[in-house]
Amino acid sequence: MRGPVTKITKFKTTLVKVPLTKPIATARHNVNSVGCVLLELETDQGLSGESYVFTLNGVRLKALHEMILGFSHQAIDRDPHFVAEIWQNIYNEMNAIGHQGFSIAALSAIDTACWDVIGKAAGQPLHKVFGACRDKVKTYASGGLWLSQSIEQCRLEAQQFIDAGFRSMKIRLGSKRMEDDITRVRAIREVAGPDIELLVDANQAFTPKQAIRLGRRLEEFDLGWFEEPAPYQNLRGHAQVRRALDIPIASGETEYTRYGMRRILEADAVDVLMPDLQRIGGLSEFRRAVALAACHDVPVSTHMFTEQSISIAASEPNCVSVEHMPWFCPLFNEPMEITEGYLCVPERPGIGFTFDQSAITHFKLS
Ligand code: SMN
Ligand code: MG
Repeated sequence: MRGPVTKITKFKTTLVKVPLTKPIATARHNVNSVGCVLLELETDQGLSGESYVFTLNGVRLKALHEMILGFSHQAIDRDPHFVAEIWQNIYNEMNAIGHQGFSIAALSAIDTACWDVIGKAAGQPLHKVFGACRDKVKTYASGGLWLSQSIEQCRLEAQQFIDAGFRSMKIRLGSKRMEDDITRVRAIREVAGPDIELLVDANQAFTPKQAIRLGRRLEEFDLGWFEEPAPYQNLRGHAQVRRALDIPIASGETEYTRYGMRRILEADAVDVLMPDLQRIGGLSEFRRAVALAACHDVPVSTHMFTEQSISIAASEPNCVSVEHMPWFCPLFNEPMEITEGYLCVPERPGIGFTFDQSAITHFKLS
């Protein structure tokens, strides 16, 4: 006998802009706010599945919004438990416009909101729906130590991260003078001491040869990984840097879907694969990407979307950590809890973080 069917009755989108506490820069980005399309899928059972996708500074947000609306017919009147069918139908429909960029971001938003409904309908957190492997996940502080900050500011911030419960943190590199990057890492290592993990992210600033030269100088600081040392498409370059250095190489945030991950893995380009929820294609495709990485014995660390990625790290043994990015915290009712370097995995149903409606009203774009 068929069980009761849940149907998506409303496809609600809201555009918001959340300012950063201070403008920041990496070797590739200048950011002072994030613009988000919030998606709420309401069902005839009175449940709401929530997700968001974003652009830095809110640029081209209307185009992203339009792309999401363009796929709404694939969700409305459908049962969100048929998320795999919805995913495939949307993926097939985007054939003519391409399986990257905003088209995949739209798919990610719809897929992730469907999973939130599935968890809420089951009364279970998503890591338990997927099959749990842990109840706390390793994290690292990523909302700081920017290239735009002075070394003195970085020293203070490193101490603040430690005081807040972090045991790992990421430093953005890519200074014009190589010595400045080395001084930055040395200063932060001095504050952190030997037991705190330090990661570095060059945001594609170097040629492979430059990255190797810098990496050799950084080896004495015992780094956890060197992220995007060179332009992300240069997989052979990444593999070259990886062979030349002892520091693990991380990349993946700028690529799309399981096919992008497959190219990276088959090129032996990384020690740590780093899919991004918005670019990978939602929680469904994220799980496939992590399984593919497991086939290559490659660990995964999730990029951005901290609240929405915890269920992946808590249900996939080779997903070893999540990036802690606080930019989107003001949108949620529930805070993230960090103790001794770990994020607590919420027991609340679905994703476990819900939109704060008064914050949405506050940040809403007209
Ligand atoms: C990053 C770059 C720009 C904005 C946010 C985050 C970075 C990361 O590459 O890995 O967090
Ligand atoms: Mg990065």
